[in-house]
Amino acid sequence: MSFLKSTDPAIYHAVNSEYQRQRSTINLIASENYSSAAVLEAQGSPLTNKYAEGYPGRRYYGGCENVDAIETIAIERGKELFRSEHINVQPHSGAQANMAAYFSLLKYGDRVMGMALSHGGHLTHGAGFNFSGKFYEFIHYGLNPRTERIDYVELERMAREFQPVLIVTGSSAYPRLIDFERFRFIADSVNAKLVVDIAHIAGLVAAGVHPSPVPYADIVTSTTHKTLRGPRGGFVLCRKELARKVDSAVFPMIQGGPLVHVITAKAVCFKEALEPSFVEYQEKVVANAALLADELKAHGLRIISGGTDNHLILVDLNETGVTGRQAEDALGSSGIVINRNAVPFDTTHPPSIAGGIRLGTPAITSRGFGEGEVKEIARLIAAVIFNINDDEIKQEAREIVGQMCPRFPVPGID
Ligand code: DSN
Repeated sequence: MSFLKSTDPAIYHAVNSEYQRQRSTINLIASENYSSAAVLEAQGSPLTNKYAEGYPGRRYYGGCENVDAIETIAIERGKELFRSEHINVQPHSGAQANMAAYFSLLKYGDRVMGMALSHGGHLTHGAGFNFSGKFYEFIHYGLNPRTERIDYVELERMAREFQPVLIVTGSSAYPRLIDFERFRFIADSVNAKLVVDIAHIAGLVAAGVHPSPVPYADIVTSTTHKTLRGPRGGFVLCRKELARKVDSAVFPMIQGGPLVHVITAKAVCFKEALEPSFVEYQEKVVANAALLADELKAHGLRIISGGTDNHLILVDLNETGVTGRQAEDALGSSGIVINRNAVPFDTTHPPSIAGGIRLGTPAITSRGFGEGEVKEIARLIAAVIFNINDDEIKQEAREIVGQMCPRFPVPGID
């Protein structure tokens, strides 16, 4: 940051404040993480200067020899990490990876089944205000109201009734394992294709801590910056037969020049994820999430589906009289950063207010938080929520957070 300080003090100041914010707060946003110094260095490298439309060995610009080497390494590492026959590492984001998957498999107006946003799905799984909901006829499946887990029986019944061309699964707020084999079985029973979006659980899948969809799905899409702990970006996995379709959907159908500095950082991220220590990290992410769910329950909060199998927890605040928005603000004032989230079957709160909060352990686990810290965090969360208007409790929590944070350096920053 020595250059910014002299050339652009306004931006230097804001970036420096963000370093301080990341150091001094506890980050429980389930989709965030801290990428390593090597990932940040790769992403901040002069590769950002390069145009490289096309693919390795088939570019539309000169001077791509180093980009070709980098993208080829990213591809080989990605295939090894996810045991996939093909990977496209160019999508700028998870949304674009999903768009590429749909463009590879669907015609405009085709019928698709995806998980409802309010049950943990994603905007790109057919929300009416997203391209997916506008281009395709989406029908939404969801959770069983009793178990709050995916209702596979109802899913199968709906698939038979609606005969979709494609079924999409994967989520941004579902705390349980997803049975990809069963999804494949249901898709096959109606001759549908299967797309699995592992944006949230990619790190868990890479580490073998969550079953992989690769053997079952036609196409798997993901981001690289959540549990996978890489740069902000996306990728698509598929079998060889679909490789050409997927590649031409990403470029030239959706995107132009790839972000080669980000692809460089994806290559570094994949290398880190192939290390044995990454498996240990993901095991700790899941253990911390399970403990956090148990502790929150012990403090009287209701957890959707009664717990978690992955990195995230969905807390239903309806019984507390506190909205998701109030909880997000109050915890934010206490130094605990979370996001409000819709809870399944809640018809009383609009998404901007929300009836719950989503918590995740990827970032705190990257910082080295363990059992003691997770128990303390659960205690603070419950104290703030059950005393939502008590500023002294928020202040006490802020002080405890302030004492805890300096003991845990932020990877990539400290
Ligand atoms: N915004 C992401 C999340 O927080 O889960 C999903 O795209």
